[in-house]
Amino acid sequence: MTSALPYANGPIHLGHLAGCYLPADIFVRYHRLKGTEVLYICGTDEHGVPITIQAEAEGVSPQEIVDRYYENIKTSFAEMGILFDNFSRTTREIHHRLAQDFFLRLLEKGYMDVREVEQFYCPNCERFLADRYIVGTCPHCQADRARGDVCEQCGRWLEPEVLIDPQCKICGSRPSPRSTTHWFFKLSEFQESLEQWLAEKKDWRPSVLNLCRGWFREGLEDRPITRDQEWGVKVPLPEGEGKVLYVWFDAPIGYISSTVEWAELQGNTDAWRTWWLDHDTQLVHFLAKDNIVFHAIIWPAMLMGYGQYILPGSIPANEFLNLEGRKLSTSENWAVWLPDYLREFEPDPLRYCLTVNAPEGRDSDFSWRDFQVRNNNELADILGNFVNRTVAFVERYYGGKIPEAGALATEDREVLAEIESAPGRIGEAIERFEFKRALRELMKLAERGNKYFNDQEPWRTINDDPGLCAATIVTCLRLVSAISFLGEPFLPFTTHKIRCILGLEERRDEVHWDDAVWETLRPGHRIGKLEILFRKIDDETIQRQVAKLGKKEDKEIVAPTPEAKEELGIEDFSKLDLRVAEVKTAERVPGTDKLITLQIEMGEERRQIVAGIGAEYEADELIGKKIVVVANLRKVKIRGVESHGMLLAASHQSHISLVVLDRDIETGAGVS
Ligand code: B3M
Ligand code: ZN
Repeated sequence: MTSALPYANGPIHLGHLAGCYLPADIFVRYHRLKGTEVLYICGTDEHGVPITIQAEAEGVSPQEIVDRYYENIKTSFAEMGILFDNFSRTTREIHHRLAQDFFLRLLEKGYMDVREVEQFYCPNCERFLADRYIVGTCPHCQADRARGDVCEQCGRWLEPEVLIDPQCKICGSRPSPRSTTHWFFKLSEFQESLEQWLAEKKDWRPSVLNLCRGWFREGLEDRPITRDQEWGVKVPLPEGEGKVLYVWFDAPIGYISSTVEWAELQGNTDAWRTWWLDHDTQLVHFLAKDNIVFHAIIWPAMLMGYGQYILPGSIPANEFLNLEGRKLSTSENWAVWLPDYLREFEPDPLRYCLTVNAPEGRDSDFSWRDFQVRNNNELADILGNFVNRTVAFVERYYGGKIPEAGALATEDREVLAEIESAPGRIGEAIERFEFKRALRELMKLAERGNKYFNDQEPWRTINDDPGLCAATIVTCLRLVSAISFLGEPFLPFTTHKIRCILGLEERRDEVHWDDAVWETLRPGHRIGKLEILFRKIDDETIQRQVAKLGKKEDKEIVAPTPEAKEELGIEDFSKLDLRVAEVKTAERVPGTDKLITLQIEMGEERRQIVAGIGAEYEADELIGKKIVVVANLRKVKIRGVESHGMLLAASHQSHISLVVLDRDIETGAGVS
């Protein structure tokens, strides 16, 4: 089992946890109890633009960033009870070696070639800009500072070329295309094999299969898998000087390298082989929907191309978790960070709440109020209460010793039958990756317990019918014991406590999931002291959490005033055809607040341009203005509207001022 390797560029938040760590951990813990041989592999993804951008934003080296967040992330997972067998890092040598081996092998087998491409280059920073290093106005929703790969506001995938007013994220300069060479992975050659392979995956989540079908329909395209950058796994060829592997090429190989590292730490360097070469192994990748294409298409193609390793057996991808009804946004600090959570709360209530609200099948929501209600009304009042009243009863009426049960009544037998079928019911749901449903089945046991306790009234029968009372209490204890094993995948800290109270913890490793319900206590066994399992959470605490949302610590990257750019000769400048134009009509592009379509007159010529100045200018005030236009820009479509040329304007932060002429002059006049 694997969970997507988190980027080591910030702490883990609730969205990560709900997306692919918690479900994997539940699955893994269940299988361990089931006696399945499992290995749970993860590590931090320490390459790529997310890391270098964070480093530049903080003015420190990428190494410093990944060192800091590797520790931070590892600690959060440990405190949340996410039990990896190995948690590695992609900056380790073992990983670099393996990633380079992958590259060379695919090259050798003819699945890669070198091609020349055009890419945005920042003349000021003197480097090629990866998609995320380019920001601009989103052509779809006009959001400011949309990234070159995706607009966080409207969620659309972008290409840097479509951004309006592209800027270098670091220095604010305008990047321009320049040619460079890259190695391409011939993904197109794998389409048929991938389609055949996926056709057999009938039980996979529809969201995963549909997404893949969409890609196949469009036709798979070869993809550049190198980048002009310093930070990353170096291209292991002399002609690859100054280039590294694209992070999405090296990251999934991290699953293998982390396994190899695990084997070495075991002192058995070959131990990784069974996990990756043996065709009986089921490889399960847990991840969230934004990672599907990489795991269900590109990665399997890489594995097929390499030709030795097993392919993914299952990819239970989750949808997204929203927060208080809004999309999570790390840049807006609309997120709950695990280190913050763990400073104030226990891990299990969060594990519970995120599982009950798991984004399986559709996006779901986390709200602090819901967290409070679930903790207080479900965990404390149902589960905690049931364990509590059972243990308290034994303490009070039996001196803390398990009584001898008399003959069982019909009600007792009914409850026992429910306990007996519980491992099957819960297990079946877990095996289908339906963790929400599995947890509901578990909670039904506690609900059933409370009802049974109320109906049987042991506080009355202790005097009227001691035999019946003992049967009731022994049945309740059996239920508590079953919960303490079957609840472990969901609530490992709580179930550990319960087993300690019951005196069952020493036997924990011997108990098999299917027999867990028979694990019980002999009459006369002395149970331990009661312990509070769940503390109620008050309104004030919850309000404090809500108030933290969206408050920025102000470490946002603000584009500074552009620095001086590279020196030009007059021959470069004279390539620009700048002309005076007069605005004849102006109209807002419907559905946008920044875009205005202008009909302009330039000498004899009339043409249309679209300008992103609508936040500062009204359409009407533009009519009759004489402006300066770059006339020899290629035609583009912005929001489906044709734009032929660009007007000149000065900008500072969000303030815009048009370049206008201080004396009247004919339209069409050249500007130089
Ligand atoms: N680091 C992307 C992400 O965190 C990425 C996953 C790699 S899995 C091989 O969304
Ligand atoms: Zn720059």
